[in-house]
Amino acid sequence: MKRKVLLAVVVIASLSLLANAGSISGKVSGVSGESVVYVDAIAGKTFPAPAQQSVMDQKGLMFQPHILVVQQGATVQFLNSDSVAHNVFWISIGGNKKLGHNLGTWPQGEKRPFKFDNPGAVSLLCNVHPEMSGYVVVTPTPYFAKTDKSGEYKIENVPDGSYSVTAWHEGAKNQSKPVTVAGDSKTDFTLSK
Ligand SMILES: [Cu+2]
Repeated sequence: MKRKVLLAVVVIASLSLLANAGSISGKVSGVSGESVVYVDAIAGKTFPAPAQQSVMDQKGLMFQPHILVVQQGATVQFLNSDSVAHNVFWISIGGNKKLGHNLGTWPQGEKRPFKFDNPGAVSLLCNVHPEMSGYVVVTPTPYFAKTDKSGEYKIENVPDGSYSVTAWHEGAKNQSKPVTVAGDSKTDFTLSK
């Protein structure tokens, strides 16, 4: 009997903790393959740069993963796992050509870091292999998710509140929608080129 009471107390305490954070989930359609959905910048809120570094690999003559999502301020390690030299450059970040950059060209086993302080999509290219293409999507908040291949996504642990949420897909126009999170909320997007 005591155990049941204790269990009930634990369950109620857990529910009250969860009451202030929810999730945003839904589907991105109109495009095929992976998209990225993220909460836009929140007025008056800043987020510390994530301590964890992500890796964008160049392997099998491809950027892997094809799409890497990181929070603004994150450092990405660009690794070359191939036996040939690769280059990494981009002509803009979030469409801003002043943020174009060439990281250089380096051989197998080496990596170079870059800290992404500006939000936006970064189209990665390699000037040794013009067919190579990848993306880093830099989000202004830690609330982001990549969809699965069918377009389904879920952003976890979003504090209750009202936000603008944006869906991004390679080659498509971004779509933004207002979303109010109070527990679990749903938002779908339909993108077009
Ligand atoms: Cu290359």
